[in-house]
Amino acid sequence: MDGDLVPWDEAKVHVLTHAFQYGTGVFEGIRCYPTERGPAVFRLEDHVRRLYRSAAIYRLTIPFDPETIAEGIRETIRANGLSECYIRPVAYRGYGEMGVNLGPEPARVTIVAWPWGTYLGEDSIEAGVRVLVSSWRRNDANAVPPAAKATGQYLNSALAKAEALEAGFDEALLLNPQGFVADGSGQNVFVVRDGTVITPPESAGILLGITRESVMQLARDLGHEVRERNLVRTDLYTADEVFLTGTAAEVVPVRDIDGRTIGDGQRGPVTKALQAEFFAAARGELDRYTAWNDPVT
Ligand code: PPE
Repeated sequence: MDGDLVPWDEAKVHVLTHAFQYGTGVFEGIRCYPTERGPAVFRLEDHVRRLYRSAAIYRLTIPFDPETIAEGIRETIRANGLSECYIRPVAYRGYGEMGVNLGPEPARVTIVAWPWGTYLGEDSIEAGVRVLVSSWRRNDANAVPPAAKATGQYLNSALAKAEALEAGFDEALLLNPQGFVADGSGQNVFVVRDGTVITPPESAGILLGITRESVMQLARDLGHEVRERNLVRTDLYTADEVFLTGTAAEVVPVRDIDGRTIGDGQRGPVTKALQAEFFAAARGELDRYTAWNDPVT
């Protein structure tokens, strides 16, 4: 917390913390995987860069340089003796001035690391998940910009996720205010059609996922055409394959959307190949992508 290692039970903030009252924090979700060279953080530099971009959107000054944040992340993993974990850095407006403003006070910064298993259930990676297109729309880019990974905007995701779970689904997809597919409550979405891999563009109001970007590169390297274009919900229903990507969720097949079976209801071959590439790259097993592995020791 703010540069010091603090025991788990003492990692506390005041109830008048600005970010608690108004949602004015920005964060990252990062994973560390075991590799031959020891634990390695997946695309650490890219996550740290996105944290600063999110901070800039909310006029939040992080009082450390990016390499200090990166080293703080490695240090938190080492101090906890973790080889495989999820890391949550948060930069937020702290205790001080109350009232709705984005003042000049520097951000408080906390980094937490803990083991976090399969996000969408143990069998989600192979069997896939059932998804509901939510009745809630993704927050508009000119209201609460989805390009920033800010704590407060997850109210929008939480409404959608809760609706999906309540209705017996595993996950929610949100359409943007124009009606095009944006992303999941915490994942980007891809469809596969005749071997082409398609995902919504940045202008659809998505978070530019680092897993998304990785999977786009892996797909190109496997010889697939990759396109960023707007999708409507029927593009989802009629796709050969649909899958979700995210740091927490990793790469997850979708077997059903709104009660329509996707493909034959089994994990599709393109999804399966991309999962294999992704997990191998994250574990440092593919020479071509070892620049993505940032060793902790
Ligand atoms: N869209 C949203 C809305 C999102 O929250 C995430 C990550 C992504 C796309 C994928 O981005 P990336 O992780 O860089 O590939 N969601 C994070 C938070 C999940 C949570 O429940 O907390 C995550 O996956 O870490």
